[in-house]
Amino acid sequence: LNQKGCVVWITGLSGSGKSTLACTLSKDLHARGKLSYILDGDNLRHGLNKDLGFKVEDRVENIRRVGEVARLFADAGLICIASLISPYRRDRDACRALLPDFSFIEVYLNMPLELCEARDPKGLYKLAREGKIKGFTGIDDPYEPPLNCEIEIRPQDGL
Ligand code: GGZ
Repeated sequence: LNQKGCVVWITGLSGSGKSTLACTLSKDLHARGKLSYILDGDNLRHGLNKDLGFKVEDRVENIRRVGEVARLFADAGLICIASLISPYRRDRDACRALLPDFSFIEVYLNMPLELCEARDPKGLYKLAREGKIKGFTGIDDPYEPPLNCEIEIRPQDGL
């Protein structure tokens, strides 16, 4: 395998387009002969992380586990694309600290809440507004944007 492993960590609100970006990136890498693997927060919550909910300590553990798994994939030489809300800065920084310098690429999908909420692909924002989901990121739960990410994508960038 003629490639060096790394982690591309995509963070942003629900509905900001993380999974879509992960998929596009993975296909693009494949077309260039690069091996990648996607770790998607929503998917992993059906398996590895099915014991976790959305309380602070659960989100912290969710990010910690995915960070460790991402490190393993990178060690194996793959480009690991992690797409999770990962709302807390210190948790993302802890994942970064697991990897060698320049091997953790943090991508911030900086989509305004209004845009994510207008898309609402799964109707979760509506439920959160109605109080039927408590502690929904961006509504009544925090999101801390990165201060020093490698890549920031805004809506006008055409995603
Ligand atoms: C945020 C929630 C919540 C709450 C369910 N807050 O857009 P989705 O639906 O498909 O992706 C979201 C997913 C978030 O999982 P993560 O593992 O990425 O979150 S974190 O990094 O914060 O641990 C959303 C759905 O789960 N979802 N309840 N309360 N998102």
